[in-house]
Amino acid sequence: MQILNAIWTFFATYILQKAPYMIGFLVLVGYVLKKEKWYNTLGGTLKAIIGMLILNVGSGGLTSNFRPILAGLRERFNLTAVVIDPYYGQNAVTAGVEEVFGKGFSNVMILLLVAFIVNILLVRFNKLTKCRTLFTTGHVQVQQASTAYWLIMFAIPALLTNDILMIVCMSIVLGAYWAVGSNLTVKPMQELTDGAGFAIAHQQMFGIRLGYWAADKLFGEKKDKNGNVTRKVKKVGDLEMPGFFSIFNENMVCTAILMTVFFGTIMAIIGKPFFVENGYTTDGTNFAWYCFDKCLNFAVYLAILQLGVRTFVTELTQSFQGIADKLLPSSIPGVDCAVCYGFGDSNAVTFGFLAGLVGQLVAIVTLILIGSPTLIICGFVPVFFDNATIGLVANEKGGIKACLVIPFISGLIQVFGSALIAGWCGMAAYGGYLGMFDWATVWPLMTVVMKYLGYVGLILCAVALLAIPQIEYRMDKKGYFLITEDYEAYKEYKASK
Ligand code: ASC
Repeated sequence: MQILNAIWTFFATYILQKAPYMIGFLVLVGYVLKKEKWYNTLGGTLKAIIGMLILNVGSGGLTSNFRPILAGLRERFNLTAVVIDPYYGQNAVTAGVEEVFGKGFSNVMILLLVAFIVNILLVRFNKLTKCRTLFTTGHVQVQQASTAYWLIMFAIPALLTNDILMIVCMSIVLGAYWAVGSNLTVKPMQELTDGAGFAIAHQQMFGIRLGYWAADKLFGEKKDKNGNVTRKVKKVGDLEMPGFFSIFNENMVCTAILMTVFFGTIMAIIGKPFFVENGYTTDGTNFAWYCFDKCLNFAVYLAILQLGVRTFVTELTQSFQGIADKLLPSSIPGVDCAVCYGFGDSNAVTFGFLAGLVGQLVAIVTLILIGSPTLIICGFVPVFFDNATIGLVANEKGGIKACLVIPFISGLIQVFGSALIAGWCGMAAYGGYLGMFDWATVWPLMTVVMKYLGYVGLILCAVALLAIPQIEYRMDKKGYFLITEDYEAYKEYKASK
């Protein structure tokens, strides 16, 4: 008994609560189930752990790089500046959750695990639940579990008195969101990738489906009764691009330019004295160069972070086959949104991103003009990864116009939605909010419902989520599972209709 207890304590302390080792553990289980050779299992597990550790270096660097700027904004303008970015959001939870709710961060890892089990069960019984996808994007799960932890404690304070009930309630909503959200992306992704066999498990899953739907409805191809095309779709790939545009395809260059323009301006406004007085730089240093260097470092940390993502995502998707074959039939893994950037028109990624950036900037200026108490600062992750993904999907269905208009609207929504929820729930005071599309729309909405209806609201949210795959299934009973099991057969079936 004592030994078991010691093992559990060790597991909980060093694996369950430490995301890198948790991901490594999942990969290990997957490879063992797959009966992978021992050295591939060892190699894959190590790569997964190291990938996550690299990612932590990147996100830690981003945070510390940004800290002086945030402090400067606060001091100079008395602004509550909230960076909308998953890493800043997670940081805000770590920094504030104890102070605000008197609850530790360690619950987040337990929530993650239980919600993941809920997701597994929903997929395991997919004949009944119609959920076909398992959320495997570990770092995103940590960020989302953190934010959900805060939002639900804020919405239903009664839960604070009972930890077990609290984790169970939270896990049902979060696990259902993971299963249902990633399931929503199956159709857009199978169409985009011509049946590559993955869905998206990220932070804009409702955004992807909404963008897909709106692009088709508003800009998609139309035919008259005789089958003649009455509205043609011109895609980004059909355009001739000016040569200079290609530099924006390079993530690193793009970040460096963006950050220099955006944060360079902010740092110039804060002014040199602040940075000197607080010991961030010296009087003798050229200030413009100091700003430039700081801004370039954003690109450095982001590159580190993405290296980490790439390192472990591959291992996770591959080892997942072991889990899918043995334990979860008819399912596909939900993966990082960046995985789909290898498909469709590559410039659609850049177009979507720039349109989303314009949307965010318009929204931020609006917040300043109306004197909003919460100011939003764009973080790179939402502005890029949300809008690039949504743009890519929109372009596929509705062409260039869709690829510009829909991410633009998404940019507006990200800022306004995040300003409202972060200010309301108190995370704004800690400088960050997750800020990705679903977390500026679906989650604030669920928070409102839970805040006003309590436990009833929580049940309502879970039921509403779980109803979504049922509706999709009923709209196309024959094609629904065929699309993940045999895409070629699915296409034939669609053509025959
Ligand atoms: C996120 C997040 C990242 C990026 C990455 C995109 O939400 O936390 O590190 O997006 O997953 O590839």
